[in-house]
Amino acid sequence: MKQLVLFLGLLFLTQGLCQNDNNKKKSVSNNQLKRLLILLQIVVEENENSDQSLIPWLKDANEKLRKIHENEAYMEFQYETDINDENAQKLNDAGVKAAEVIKIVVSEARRLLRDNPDVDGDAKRQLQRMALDDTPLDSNLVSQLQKIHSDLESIYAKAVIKKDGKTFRMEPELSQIMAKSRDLDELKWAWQGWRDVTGPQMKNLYKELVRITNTSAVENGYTGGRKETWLLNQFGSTENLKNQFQNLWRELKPMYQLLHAFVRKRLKSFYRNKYPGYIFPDDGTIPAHLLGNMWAQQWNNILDVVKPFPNVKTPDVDTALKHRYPKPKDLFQLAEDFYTSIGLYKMTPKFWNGSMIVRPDDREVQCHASAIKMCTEINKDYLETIHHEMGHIEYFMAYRNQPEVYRDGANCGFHEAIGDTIALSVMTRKHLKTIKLIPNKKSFNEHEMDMNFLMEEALSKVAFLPYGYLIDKWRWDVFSGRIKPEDYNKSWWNMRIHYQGVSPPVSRSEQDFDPGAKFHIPADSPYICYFFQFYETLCKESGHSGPLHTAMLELGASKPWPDTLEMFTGSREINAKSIIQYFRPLMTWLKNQVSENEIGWQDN
Ligand code: X8Z
Ligand code: ZN
Repeated sequence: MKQLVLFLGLLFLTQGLCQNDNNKKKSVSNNQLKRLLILLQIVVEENENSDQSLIPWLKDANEKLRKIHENEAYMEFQYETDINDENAQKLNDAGVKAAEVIKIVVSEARRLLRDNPDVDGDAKRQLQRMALDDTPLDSNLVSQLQKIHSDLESIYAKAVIKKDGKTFRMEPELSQIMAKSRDLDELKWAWQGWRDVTGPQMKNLYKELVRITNTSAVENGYTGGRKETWLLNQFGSTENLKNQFQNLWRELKPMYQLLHAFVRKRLKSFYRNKYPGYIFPDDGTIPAHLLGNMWAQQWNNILDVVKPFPNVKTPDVDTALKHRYPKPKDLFQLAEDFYTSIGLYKMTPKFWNGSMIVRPDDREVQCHASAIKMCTEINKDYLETIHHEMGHIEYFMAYRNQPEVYRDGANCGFHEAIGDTIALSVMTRKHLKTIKLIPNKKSFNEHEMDMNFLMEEALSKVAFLPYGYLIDKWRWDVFSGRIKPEDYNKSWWNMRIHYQGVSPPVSRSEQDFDPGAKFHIPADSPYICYFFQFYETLCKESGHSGPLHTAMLELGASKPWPDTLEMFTGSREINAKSIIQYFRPLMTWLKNQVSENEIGWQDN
């Protein structure tokens, strides 16, 4: 009965799902109906399959885990928003305390799985998720590992370059230079300087981190070491996953290569013009400091150089933002308005009062954005990041009623993709007009404007793809021992060249540890999660994703992720179709701008 009500309710709500400009309602499509049926099936199965006898134990274990996770998350927030030895120690203590509880829950869960071979359904899934753990068994080792983590984070957070009595931090000074400067010396200085003050200090700590995490994984019974537990943690299986990613990348590569060829051509002529005699690499790679970003991961900041139609003016959203939304908090409110307009949650008073929105000037903090802390500046990049981060919070809120083991994304890619999918709708020209960030008038050159707009999107999304793939590809090889510590930097650059086609502007050696210049390496935070992007929303244009998506978010990690994906997109596999379709008009245009022999680069 409950299911029927839910089903009818959803069907009813869905009727009003996609409203176009004229407020005409579209009927429910077959595709939507199919997805609703999948949801219905999931709900029915859940109730039929539960093994009642284990329920009290699971309830208790979930509650224990919830408490320690909450405490750890709180201590982590305290540390990251006030980096000092005392807070590091508190975080360390919380980690050790948590490990003691986890150890008991994990071994009990493993025993229950062994003793109850017939258990299935939801109870089995919960037990399996609890049993999946690679925390060191020895509390000294837990503490040692925790110390390595906080030391690495602290090196990254505190890193600055000093010059002529001035201090340059990553946010905002260095990221601004990388984005705005077109001065080769200055770009090289910032690029190299940042790597000098991060990686080398981290290299030995990182080696230890790899050693300890691998040892603990094996100790916990995972013969594949840390790599195995990482993949299991993020995707619930290791099966075929690496092949899936590889196939995905293979599908996406032609699009990237086309963009790469065009961007290289424009950059080359731009810098040759500006600096007669400047030698551009002749192997086809692009120097990594010319792409508008410290890591060459997103290239939207060099739109001015690579715009398809340079004479068509791009509306200055940054300036409009500064006028209309002068305070960082205004940007968060703008994002919240959008989320609530599509039926998602308002932020809580705790969010508004407790989170860190700007960089405080009386203490050291970790500025790399997370759901509840950012060093916001008023510009379009941060507006996107705010939507990204708020997407995490919306997901947290949606699955809050799940048992602790399920309070997570269907897989980590879902968590990363939610906010970006929303931002995709927010950043359309149509919506930017609605919120008065660009002038609301029809121009005579809509096609050129569209093409320029699509280029900006491609510079941020398509350019990102190989980067999103290679970071963890490098780490999988590091954890598996295929890459030895003495080859860390060399192998890193092999991959950067191979996948991204970017090369270092100054020569590198094993004294350097360039992976450490990227936040997620010292933070030991998975990266393949960002490789996922959802390009299918129910009503992409207006962003009205509706109750079906809310229902999907509420599931959290309670179902195998292909089930959840099917509900969301209609397909059980991650595929490249929609992103390719989204960028097709631009790719068609690009094909006429570069010839076959201008595509690609020399690999090592
Ligand atoms: O790290 C992030 C978010 C926090 S989850 C700000 N992102 C990746 C990065 O900055 O490298 C979002 C885009 C990719
Ligand atoms: Zn994120």
